[in-house]
Amino acid sequence: KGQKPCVLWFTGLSGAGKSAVADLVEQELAKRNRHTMTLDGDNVRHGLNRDLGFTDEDRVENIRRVGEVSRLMVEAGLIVLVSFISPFRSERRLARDLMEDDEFLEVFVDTPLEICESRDPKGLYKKARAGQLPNFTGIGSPYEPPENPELRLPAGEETPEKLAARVIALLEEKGFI
Ligand code: GGZ
Repeated sequence: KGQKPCVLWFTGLSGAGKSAVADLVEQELAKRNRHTMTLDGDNVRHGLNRDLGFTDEDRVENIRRVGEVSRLMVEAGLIVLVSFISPFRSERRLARDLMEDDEFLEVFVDTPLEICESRDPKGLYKKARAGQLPNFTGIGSPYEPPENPELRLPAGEETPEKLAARVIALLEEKGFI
């Protein structure tokens, strides 16, 4: 059985379900006694990256730092679950290039904008449509979908539980668990 560290890099729109799936994957890994760490807006943007906002430049720096921290955690032997919108292909590429070839698993949480917008748990899409969040991803700021993700999750169609099971299956298939 594999015990290799890796990064699961969840990318997708706000409200796509990245954190919901990542949380379930982390619970399953805990049951299997694997050490994990989740990096997301909640624990990074309020601390390490509190100086950064949502301009293109700040998003790139946000992801650069998250990539570097992920790398340190992979070196410490963890399975790292990263969930940020990470909208730009170039920045995801930079993060990938920080790891060994097989250690970076890009998971595209592919929920159509219409569905994210209809969920709108924090009312941010509504604000963005009203012009109050000028560079909101999907409205006033681009999201570049991954071209060759290790996994694409049809997150508008399946439950988070089913999607998490697919991620676990990928980890098994690749020998990480
Ligand atoms: C996108 C924004 C914005 C703008 C605030 N654009 O649904 P949420 O609330 O909890 O997740 C979103 C989160 C995105 O932060 P990330 O660090 O993941 O973004 S990036 O990878 O692009 O750096 C949303 C909230 O922050 N939020 N303003 N303008 N999301």
